[in-house]
Amino acid sequence: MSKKAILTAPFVEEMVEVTSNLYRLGWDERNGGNITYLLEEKEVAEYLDLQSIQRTIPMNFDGSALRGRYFIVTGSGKYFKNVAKDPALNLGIIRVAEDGENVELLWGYHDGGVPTSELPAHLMSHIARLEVDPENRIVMHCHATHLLAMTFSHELTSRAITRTLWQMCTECLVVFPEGVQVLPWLIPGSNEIGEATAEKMKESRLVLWSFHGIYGAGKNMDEVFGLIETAEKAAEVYTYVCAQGGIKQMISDEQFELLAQQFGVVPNPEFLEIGVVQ
Ligand code: 2HA
Ligand code: ZN
Repeated sequence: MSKKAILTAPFVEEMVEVTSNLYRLGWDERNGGNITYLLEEKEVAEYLDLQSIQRTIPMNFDGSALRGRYFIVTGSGKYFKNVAKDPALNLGIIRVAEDGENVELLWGYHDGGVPTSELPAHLMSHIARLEVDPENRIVMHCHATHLLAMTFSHELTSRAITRTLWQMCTECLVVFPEGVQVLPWLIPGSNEIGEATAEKMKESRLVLWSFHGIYGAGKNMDEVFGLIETAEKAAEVYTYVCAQGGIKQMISDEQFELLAQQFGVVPNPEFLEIGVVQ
């Protein structure tokens, strides 16, 4: 059976669109940011010969929980700015090998490149998210400016940062009722930051890396991009509020509870005590 042209695949088009948007928003300067998108074997098979392995690339962690799974992944050292003009250079489609220690490159990275240096954090996060949400498909990392800035100026706990973000835009509690989990500074690209991120991903689709950026996860590109842009917008509003002289009034916990009831969401009980409103 003849294969369709890979550049017309919806998942390639989505990667091109989202990397362009993230660049345009200023959240992925230079080679900042990375995305992994879990694909179905049958959707990849419409475009690529699954037996035709271009290269085998080692990973330094145990990915056996994902053996045989397919991902489209941004390339290590590649710039989001450039993805649209050359997807086959800046993106790759990989399959986790049977041994769980290597990935098999089926397409892309045509200059000899390799997947993002943050592959451990991404694949460990996929494993963690799939345990709590079998429909999870995307993990996205970027250097969202105002969220990153808040890790310098704000009390650095998951509870305090979540509550401030919720307070800055009414929609936030509805969009991410589980809150944002905050990690201390850790070495990027390491298995340690991967394990810590994945652990937090069991509790939340948003994990903030101190002095670095944000991780988002979810079922599709709109959900994950929407999560990050909503949290980032709240962080931007917080920045303006501070610049305008600070908070003088805000949404109360009682109002949050009414909001949660109205939209049928359950806020993280560690960040908002419910049962206040009768
Ligand atoms: O890939 O963003 O965290 C560049 C980064 C590393
Ligand atoms: Zn980064």
